Order: sequence, then C-alpha cells, then structure tokens
Amino acid sequence: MPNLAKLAEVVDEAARTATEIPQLTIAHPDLTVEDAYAIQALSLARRYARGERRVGMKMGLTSRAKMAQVGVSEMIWGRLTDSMQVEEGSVVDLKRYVHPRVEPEVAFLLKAPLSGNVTPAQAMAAVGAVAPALEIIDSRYQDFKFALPDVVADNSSSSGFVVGGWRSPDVDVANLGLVMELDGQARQVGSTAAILGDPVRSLVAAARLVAQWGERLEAGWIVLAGGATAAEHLTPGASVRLVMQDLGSVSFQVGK
Ligand code: 0L1
Ligand code: MG
Repeated sequence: MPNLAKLAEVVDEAARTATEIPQLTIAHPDLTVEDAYAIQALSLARRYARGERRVGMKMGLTSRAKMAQVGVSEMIWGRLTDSMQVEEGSVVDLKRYVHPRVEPEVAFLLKAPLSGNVTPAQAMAAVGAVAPALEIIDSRYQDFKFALPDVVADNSSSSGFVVGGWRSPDVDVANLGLVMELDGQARQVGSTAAILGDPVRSLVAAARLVAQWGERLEAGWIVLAGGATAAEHLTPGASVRLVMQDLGSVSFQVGK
C-alpha cells in the first residue's frame, strides 16, 4: 500500500516549487483513482495549512478535445484555492509554473450550496452568475504525460484561473461561440457545447462528484466547467484573450 501522505507531499512540493516530477504510477503502478483523490485531498490540506483558502472546484476533461489531447478519457475534478486566482488583465509570472497551458472555460458563481444528484434546473437555481474564464493548467509531471491516477493526484493540473466579468445566470451558456486568441491571433475556435453538450451538465456532475467525497459545493464558490477546446502552451510575453458570445471577454498577459 503506497504511503498516500508521502505522495501528497511529493505532488504538493512539486506544485509549490514548480518542479517537474516523474509520474507517481511509475513507482506505484497499483495506485488507484481512489488513492489519487485521497492524495489530492491530503495535498490540498497542506496548502490550507500554509494559509490558502478553498474558493471552488474545477471540472477537467469534460470535452473530447481535451480528452484526446492528454490521452485520458474520464472526467476528473480538482480543488481551487485563492492563491490560484489571477486578476483579470494582470501579468502572470511563468516561474510559478512548470509547463503551463491555457484553455477556455465557463465559470459558475454559486449563490447557494449544491451537492449530490441534482437536475440541471436545480443546479442553475444555485447559480448567481456566469462568466467567461481562462484556466491555466500545469501538470507537474515530466513532459506533461500522465495516467489517470497521476493527474488526479496532481489536483487535476489545477494551477491558475482568470475570470471575466460576471453576468446574469439568465444567459443560456449551452452553445456560445468562442475564440481564444494569443497575441491577437485566433488559436482555438469553438463552442461551449463542447463541454458535455452544455456546461450546466458539468455543474451537475460537479455536485455529484464532490458528494462522493463527503463535500458540497458552497455558496460563493466558483466552479470551472472544463476546457471547451484543446489547450495552448503559454509562451513568454504572450497576450491571452478569450472572447465568448453573450458573455464578453477575459484576458491576461504572460510575463517575459
Ligand atoms: O480539463 C482540464 O482542466 C484537464 C486537467 C487535466 C489534464 C491536463 O492537464 O490537461
Ligand atoms: Mg480546465
């Protein structure tokens, strides 16, 4: 039986110091997905002990484009803390990351708790606002390669996120066109429909998945629904902007 607390320390230190590590499943081929979620929880406990605060949850691999890009075909989730949030329009320091990528997402801001089996209508009744968002993902594993238990243990590659202006939840997010630009050039074009056919389904799944771990999504939390397209590498000095139909835009700058 692997020492889960020790592995939590390994992934947490890798994230804290932006250092590449080998996949955990090389030394521990029997690591299960359940072990991996336990490692994730233990590694986040270390962050909370350092003063970070939980602010939400991210859903991962909720689109075919993302699954194909990383060769994993199951939805996963991770925990978001305040230290991962990047102010819209600000400059991010690449030294904080190992090999960061960016992807376009939809963010939900909850006004009421949500947990367990809920319908899309019940999920939306708990949503206070929606926004376009950019997620900065950063696998700590060498060459951005991993098996399912590796990525789950590594907090599902959570490392940063930028949220645009909040809009009324009356905006139907099911099928919004989007363009993600790097330095003013369209690099990914798609639709929010790529996220499980409708990002609200991702919120429904989020409520179900956290309940399996005895948690609930809390009022005030942000839920990222998952990447709508493949992710793009972040390069020094790049300007990143997402423009989403009916929701406006969100942007940030990469430091040189
Ligand atoms: O959709 C996601 O946010 C995926 C996270 C895990 C896989 C990756 O790092 O691309
Ligand atoms: Mg994502």
